[in-house]
Amino acid sequence: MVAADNLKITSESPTFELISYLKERQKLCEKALDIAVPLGYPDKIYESMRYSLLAGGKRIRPILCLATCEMLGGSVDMAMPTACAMEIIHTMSLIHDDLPAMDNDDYRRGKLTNHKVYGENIAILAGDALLAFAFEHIAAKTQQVPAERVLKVVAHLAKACGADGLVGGQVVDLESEGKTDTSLETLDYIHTHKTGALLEACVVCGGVIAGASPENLQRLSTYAKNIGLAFQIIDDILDITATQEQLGKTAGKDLQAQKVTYPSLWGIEESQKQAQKLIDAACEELAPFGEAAKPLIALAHFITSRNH
Ligand code: GRG
Repeated sequence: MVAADNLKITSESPTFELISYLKERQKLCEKALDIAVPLGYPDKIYESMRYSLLAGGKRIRPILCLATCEMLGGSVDMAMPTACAMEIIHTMSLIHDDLPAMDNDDYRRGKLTNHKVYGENIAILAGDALLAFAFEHIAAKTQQVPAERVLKVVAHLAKACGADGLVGGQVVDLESEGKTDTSLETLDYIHTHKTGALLEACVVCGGVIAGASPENLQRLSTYAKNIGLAFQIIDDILDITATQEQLGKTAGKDLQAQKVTYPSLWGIEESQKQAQKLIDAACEELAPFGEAAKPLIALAHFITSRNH
């Protein structure tokens, strides 16, 4: 598992123990995911789904969802099915992203990619099954949350997945491969959709479950959009500066695919500054929540200081 002890990070908020918090939350999420998707028949599809789902990863998306729900007075139990669904959808997007028809990658989370182990046909179906299951899990397992909030979560998450979210971002990303004249506007579109939309859904849905007001949901959305873009800028930098061992996937892919990235437009140092600016702006949105916002503020800083 890519775990919290591999961080070169100290949180900006000295009284908040981010590393132990992450470890504890990763453990909770691992357990909930393991229970949510047990083995079953046909064996091969369940094995393939679990292979990628339980392959480690930082679990940043479910952790953000749980932290937001708690910040607004909700509980971990109320948000856990939605938090799991976020990680399940993230995992299915990684499986499909790695396929030969997309990014064509052999390694993910330090292991062979799903299609390398199970074949392309099963990898596609595992992604499909995980996507469907994520929504089933929210609808069937959420407890102690009014039904209208659950409906809002389902609608928000479905939009984040589709043509106006991850799918749209992926399409524009594929179209821009090999083009050296991709504009900053197009790059922002790709990343606010491909990476940002799911991170935004994690935070906003955590708030919806807790019954956040429209004004607070707007603040959460702005926080999440800023950290989403910062997350991608750092991802682009790591693609250049980190090793395959640190990343758990092939390094240098963007250069190889001749993709325009933030560091290719701005350079590494300026990209780091821009990411930091976005994180600062994100944290400002949380000022009205006071002490309760400490986990989300520490998680935002974690995004810029991570090395994998
Ligand atoms: C959701 C219906 C549906 C389709 C998916 C393939 C596709 C359409 C979209 C691609 C989305 C994608 C792979 C975006 C990249 C996001 C990203 C920065 C991944 C790395 O996230 P980390 O660093 O990884 O959180 P870990 O392994 O730690 O979870």
